[in-house]
Order: sequence, then structure tokens, then C-alpha cells
Amino acid sequence: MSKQDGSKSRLTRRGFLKATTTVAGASVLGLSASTAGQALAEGYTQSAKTDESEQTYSCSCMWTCSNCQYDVVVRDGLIRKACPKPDWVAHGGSRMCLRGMTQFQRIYQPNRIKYPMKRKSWSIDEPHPELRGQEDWERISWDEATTLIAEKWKKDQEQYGKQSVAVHHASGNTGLLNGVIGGLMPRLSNIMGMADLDTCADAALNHGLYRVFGQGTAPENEVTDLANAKTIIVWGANLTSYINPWQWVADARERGARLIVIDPVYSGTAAKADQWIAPRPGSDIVTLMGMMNYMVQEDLVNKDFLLNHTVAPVLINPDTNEYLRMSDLGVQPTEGSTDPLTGLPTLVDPPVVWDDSTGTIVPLDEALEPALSGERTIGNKRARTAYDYLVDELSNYPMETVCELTELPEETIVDLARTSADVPVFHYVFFGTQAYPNGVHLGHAFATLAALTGNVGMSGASLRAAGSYFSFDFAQVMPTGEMVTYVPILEFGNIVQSGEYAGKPFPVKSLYVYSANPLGGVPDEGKFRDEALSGLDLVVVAETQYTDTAKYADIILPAAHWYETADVQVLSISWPGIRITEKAVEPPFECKPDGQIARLLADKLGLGEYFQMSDEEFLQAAVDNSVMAQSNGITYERLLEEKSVRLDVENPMIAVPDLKFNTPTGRVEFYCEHPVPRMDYGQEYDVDYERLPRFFPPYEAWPGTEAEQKWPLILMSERHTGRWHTSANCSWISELYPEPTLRMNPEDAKARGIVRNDYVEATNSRGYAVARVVIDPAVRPGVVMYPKNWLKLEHKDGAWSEMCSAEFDPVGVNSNFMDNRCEVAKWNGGEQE
Ligand SMILES: Nc1nc2c(c(=O)[nH]1)N[C@H]1C(S)=C(S)[C@@H](COP(=O)(O)OP(=O)(O)OC[C@H]3O[C@@H](n4cnc5c(=O)[nH]c(N)nc54)[C@H](O)[C@@H]3O)O[C@H]1N2
Ligand SMILES: Nc1nc2c(c(=O)[nH]1)N[C@H]1C(S)=C(S)[C@@H](COP(=O)(O)OP(=O)(O)OC[C@H]3O[C@@H](n4cnc5c(=O)[nH]c(N)nc54)[C@H](O)[C@@H]3O)O[C@H]1N2
Ligand code: SF4
Ligand SMILES: [Mo]
Repeated sequence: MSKQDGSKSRLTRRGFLKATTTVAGASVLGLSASTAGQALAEGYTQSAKTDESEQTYSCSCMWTCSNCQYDVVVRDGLIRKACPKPDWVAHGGSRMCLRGMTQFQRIYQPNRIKYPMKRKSWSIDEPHPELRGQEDWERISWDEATTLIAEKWKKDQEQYGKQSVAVHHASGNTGLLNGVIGGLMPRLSNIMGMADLDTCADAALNHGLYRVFGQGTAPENEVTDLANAKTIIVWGANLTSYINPWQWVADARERGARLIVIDPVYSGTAAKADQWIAPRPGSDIVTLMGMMNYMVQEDLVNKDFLLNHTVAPVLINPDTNEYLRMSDLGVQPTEGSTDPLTGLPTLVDPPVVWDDSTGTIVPLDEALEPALSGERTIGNKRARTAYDYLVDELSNYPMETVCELTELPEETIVDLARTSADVPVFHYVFFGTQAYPNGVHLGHAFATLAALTGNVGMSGASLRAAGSYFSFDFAQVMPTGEMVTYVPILEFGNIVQSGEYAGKPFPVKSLYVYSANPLGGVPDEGKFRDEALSGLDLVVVAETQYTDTAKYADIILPAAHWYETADVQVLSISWPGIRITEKAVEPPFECKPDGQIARLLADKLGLGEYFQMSDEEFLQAAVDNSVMAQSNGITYERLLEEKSVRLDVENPMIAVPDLKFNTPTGRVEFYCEHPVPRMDYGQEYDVDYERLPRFFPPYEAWPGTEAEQKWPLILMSERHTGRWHTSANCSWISELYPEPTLRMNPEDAKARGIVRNDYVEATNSRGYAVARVVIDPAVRPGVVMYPKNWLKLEHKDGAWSEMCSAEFDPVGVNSNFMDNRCEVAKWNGGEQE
């Protein structure tokens, strides 16, 4: 519901909120919020004074962070503190941050979900989705909850097909047993063939990199390799908000490395840099294209690398714009090795190049002196090299245009080009840069920069830092061979409303959400609620805390926190390896680990046969049967003993050291032969446009857009140091950072009569949010910036996720969290104007 929907509905909602926020906690607890919260708090303080023996457990943060492994200390059955393991440097666990140290308070907070709950007005036959959100909860038993869910799911799948039950999970828990990657819930959703909602976050950059380097691969070194860089260029990443990688940046700087930060806003990282470069938001591709154009002009490119490891010399068929191949010259393809997927022999039809040594056209890998550039006549065709096509495209970015679009001076672009050509360079590219519609092309441009400079396969040369290293045995989560069907969350409203996906019937009736709070994180949350959720008969949310999404559920299941169950952690942006997290305390009240919930549901669904193994057996199989574990001498038993095992203890992991890329040619394919959308559901896109990196402006955050005329300020988000998405609300952190804030440049504040500490209201056509203003010259004029980490229930009114645009590029199918506009005014306390 947005402000523009009319003041009547807005007033109603405001009154409703006032009436319900206090009730909410009470319902969740099954008793008064203050009583239970107080009891927990008192128990906590009293026993903190005793000095009985303590037990220490090795635990990890299970969200998508650095996955520090640290000590959690328990006394009298309650966690008292979490602290770094001083001797754990090699495992990346000797540093932890405030969020890790205070995490255990999330176990004891008043909005902890404690019992299974059902919306009173919901029943299988009369679901009344229009009454969702009214918080008329009743406590039910686990047996009742799982029976109702299973009954509804069975009915849906029989009547409408497997996809009619959808599942959504995001970043809450990445554990191998209870998390979203390899756990028992993914096992259940695979067995059932559910529709799985792809989060559509952080995905455009990856897609742009993968289409050049090969699916799932990017030249990312281990984060500790930052320390070996000569130059570190940080693009759109605020390393100081997640802290852990900073230690290696600091090490590199001590050794004399230069740190350049490219960010429209003077971030915490920019404040520590040797140089801060402040481009216009959404213009990083132009910077990159300008740098590359300059490199070509000034002959700064690495020709050896281009010729030997990229498709630069490949001739392009002018009729198809695909690679010219031997079959185009009348040479029939030959049979290659057997394709493991089809069992059939592959066809070998190599792309061709011009060989200067013989003056003939030969298969790509057979040329002695492949030509980088030049037009050749082949039969009746005139063909040019992929490199020439790139150079042509780059020539659309002359210095003058680049400076105008990026608002950067010429010497900055020249310096960036010269610095980037002087490899190795660690480009720490993260997600702020790509949260615009042109994000795929940004990834593509970074990949092309690596190709032009040969900044790949060596220490100190990287495009961001690797995020995940360990591959477990995937058969564990796909015991029937069945798999979920992925659908983009950004399309979910359309799917639910139309009952179709990819041009085929696709009715969806139920949604199971775990480890995610989509109503606090998807863009245009109102659209998601009103189009997607409202069309569903059953929404189940498994949660540790009462979230924006839990409020809109029909059934809530109380999940155990990470510290309340043993698990294995495989994901990490800190170091390549695998570690355990121990169970420190029992789940309180009726909370259960997600894996246990999956087992209960499976029993009721008649799928219990797939869940006979114990948790230990499941983990053991996932680890021991992993090819990667076997080749690194890792066993589950060893892991339990050592708690944490690195893949390569001696040296930082370097990506693609052999320069063999995971593409059909085995080379860096900066000219894409078959560019495809990240998720293909039959949407239209221009294939030829996608072959090379190109700039197109953001939909809103750019001069001259329609949105600019009405909404003068660009609205962008950042991560809050003290919080993790919407899930870090604990009392110590809340003392430091009590409420949502909005950062604004002094000029913009002055023009609107806004002064320090005012509450302000940001508004756009989709929604509004109220926050405390922080007047801050670090923020670029014309931009306002909010930490995206608050629950809607914590705002005085509105929420940031309401204001975010859900428009997206059909190739990237990614959320554009930075591409928004708004106007900001002093908040009038919610009174009617
Ligand atoms: N404390 C904390 N840390 C987190 C998280 C959290 O919730 N809390 N979440 C984690 C997750 S899941 C993710 S995906 C990562 C995201 O990590 P980051 O991408 O580093 O996160 P942001 O804080 O959003 O930083 C984005 C930066 O991009 C800048 N930016 C915006 N537009 C542009 C642009 O056009 N060009 C350039 N060069 N910069 C731009 C912004 O000003 C901002 O400083 O953070 C992880 N770390
Ligand atoms: N405006 C804006 N929105 C954004 C972004 C942005 O930059 N700007 N960034 C996006 C990005 S990159 C990301 S990754 C997403 C993150 O979006 P989400 O992953 O949805 O993040 P959270 O809001 O923290 O929701 C995770 C929920 O999981 C719950 N949880 C934690 N552990 C467990 C567990 O063991 N079991 C269960 N069942 N639940 C658990 C937590 O209590 C929390 O409520 O947000 C996206 N949204
Ligand atoms: S840096 Fe990340 S993983 Fe480490 S303690 Fe902080 S939140 Fe946890
Ligand atoms: Mo993310």
C-alpha cells in the first residue's frame, strides 16, 4: 500500500499498525511479550553473576558472511558470550565482529517465535488470504501444524501439479544440514519437485562474469590473497560493513599496496583509501569502457594473453554474428569425447582464425601466428576478428563522453587505465555496482578488462574474492533425481496471478518460506504482497524471529537458531575450507531445527522413507562422498576432530592458475557466441546486443528519466555495520543503533528545511518510509542512502522495501536495489496534511 493509494487507506493502515504492534509479540509468545522477555532477561542477568563452570563450543555465523568460527560460552544452560578463538588465525576465525559477538542475544529476544501458530481465519477449505496480516494468531501443536501443511500440499500437488507448492529461502542459514544449500529441507523440496523462488539478488554481476568465463566460474582468488596485491581497486563494496576482509587489505597496505575506492558515496572504505573516486551512480560500465578504450589507443593491452587465452583472434561470421567455424568452410564436424549428460559423442566444429604464418584460415587452437585484427575474405564473406568488434564497441566511449557520463575527470580515467594495465590488480568488485539494470554488462565489462590485461590466474590478480569453495555430495539433496524448478521471485506475482510460467500452465497455491524475509528484502514489497502472496491459499514461514513475512503467514513454525543445533558450514568468503558448528544450547520452547521440521513434514507427506538416516549419517555422507573432500583428504570424522579444515593450508587459492576456462573454447569468451538470459522463461531480449559489454542508463537513477522529473533524489541502500539484513535485532546492537536512519547531504537537507535529528519521510510512487535523518557530507548531493537492515515493524511508518523498484532487465533478471528515486520531507508525525 503506498501513500499514493490515497490518504484514507494510509490512515487506516497507520491506525491498524498502532493497534497491532503490541499485540504481535504477545501472540507470538503465547503469553505477554513483556513477561516472557523480562523472564528471559532476568534469568540471563541473574545467572551471569554466578561463577559455575562454563562450557565452550565452536560455533559459526551461518549466514553468507565470512563464516568466522568462534567460541560460544555457556553457563547454566544460557549462552553468556561469544568470542574469537585466538589461535585460529589460519582458519580466518581469530577476528569476529560485533554482529557475531552479539548474535546469541537473538536467541533470547522477545520477538523470538516460540510455538507453531496458525492464523485463526485460515483453514484448508476457506483460506481467506484477504485477512492475512491481521495477526489473529492461535497456538497449535507441531502435529496439527505439520498435518495441515501436508494435507494442503498433497491436495495442491494432486490437483495442480508439483510446482503448485513453492519454496523460498535466502540467506538466513547456509548449514549443510539445516540450511538452504545442502540440507534436509532442500532434500524435501527436491523430492517434491517444488517451485523454488530464485532470490534475484546479487545475480547480474555473476551472470556477466559467467557468460565470459564459463558457467559458475569467475577469476576470484581467496580473500587472503588481497594481502599480495600491488593495487587494490574496490568497486561498489563497503568492506568496513562486514569487516573480515579488511585485515588483508590492511596487510597489503602495510606492504605498500595502493588502495583506490570507487563509490559515489564516501563510504567507510573510501575513508581509509589512498584515493577515493566518486562516479555518477550507475555509470561504472562507462568508466570501464573508457579505460579499455584508452588502453587500446595507447597500446596497453596484453596481446599475448588475448591471442592465447581469449577468443580475440576468432573470426566472426557476419551473417550470424556467431563464431565462424570450420563447418562454415565446408569441413564437416568430427566426433569428440562422449557427453556425460547425453551419452552421445560431442561434435567438434572449431572456430577459425587467420594464421599469419601461413596466410590461411585454420582452427583456433592450430594457428602458429593467429591474427588479432583485420578483415579477411572467406568465400563470399568478409569476416573480422572478435577483437575488432570489441575495439569498435569501445570506440563509442571517447574520453569526452566518458567524462561527461561518469562525471569523472580525464586524468582519473587515464590513471585507472594505466593502473589496471599494470597487473596484478585485485579488483574487489561487489554488489553495489551491479544493482542497476545494466549489471550484467558491468560483469561482462569487468571480465573483458581481465581479458585485455591478462589479469587472471596469478596471485594478487582477482575480480572480487571467492565466496565458496567446498562442494559437498549433491546426491544427498537429490535422492530421487528430481529437482525443484527455479522461478524468479521478481516474476512470482505474475506467475501466481496468471497461473503460467514460460508460456505453460504453472498454478502455484502454497508457499513455504525459511531462512528468508522476502517482505523485508524483495523490491516493491507491496507488489509482492498484493500480487504474489494474496493469490496463494497457504503461506508457511519457518522462522526464529517474528518478521515482516511471518506477519503475513497462515502458519508460523518456530525454527531453532544456529547455536541450538549441530551443523557443517561449507560457504565462506574468508578462506577455502569446511568447518563444523557445535550445538551449544537446546532449542527453547517448541523451536526445532529446519532439518527436523523437514523430517516431520516428510513423515506426514508419506515421504519418511527418504529421511531414515540420522543427522550425523546425513552429514557424514554429504562430506565423505564429496569428490572434493576425498581429493583433499577430508572426512567427516577428521572434521569433527579438527573442527575446521582448510583445503590448501600453505597458499592462498588462486583461481584458474592453468588458464583453462570453463567455456566451450576453453578461453575467455569476451565476445559471447550464445548469450542467454540468466533465467529463461521465454522473455524477449536482443541477442546481438548482449554479445559485447555495453552501457545503457539505469531506469530511474539517471538524468533525464521520467522518474527524475517527479522524484529528484536518488535513493540507494547500504549495509549496516551492526546488522545483517533484517536479522540482527538484539538489545546491545539496538542500544547503539536504535532505529532506521537516512543519510542525506547537508545541501539537500538545507533546501528542504531539514535539520539534524529530524524524522523525515521519503516518498515515491511505490511507497514511503520514515526514518531519523543523518546529515552527512559523505553522501553525494542528490543521493539519499539508507541502511537496508530494519524490519518493517521497527520503522515508525512505511519501509524501504516498499520503495524499491521491481523493474528488471530481462537478461539479468536481477533486483535493482540502487535504481530508485524519491523525495524527502520532514515527517509530520503521521498527521493528515
Ligand atoms: N554488516 C553487514 N554486512 C553484510 C550484509 C549485511 O546485511 N550487513 N550483507 C551481505 C550480503 S548478502 C551482501 S550481498 C554484501 C553486499 O556487499 P556490498 O555490495 O559491499 O554492500 P553495500 O553496503 O550495499 O555497498 C554497496 C556500495 O556500493 C556503492 N554504490 C552504489 N552505487 C554504485 C555505483 O554505481 N558504483 C559504485 N562503484 N558504487 C556504488 C554504495 O555507495 C555502497 O557503498 O554484503 C554482505 N555483508
Ligand atoms: N533494499 C535492498 N534490499 C535488499 C538488498 C539491498 O541491497 N537493498 N540486498 C538483497 C540481498 S543481496 C540479499 S542477500 C537479501 C537478503 O534477504 P534475506 O536472506 O531474506 O535476509 P533477512 O531479511 O535477514 O532474512 C533472513 C531470515 O532468516 C531467518 N533465519 C536465520 N537463521 C535461520 C534458521 O536457521 N532457520 C530459519 N528457518 N530461519 C532463519 C532470520 O531470522 C531472518 O529473518 O536482501 C536483499 N534485499
Ligand atoms: S564477520 Fe561475519 S561471520 Fe564473522 S563474526 Fe561478523 S557476522 Fe559473523
Ligand atoms: Mo546478498
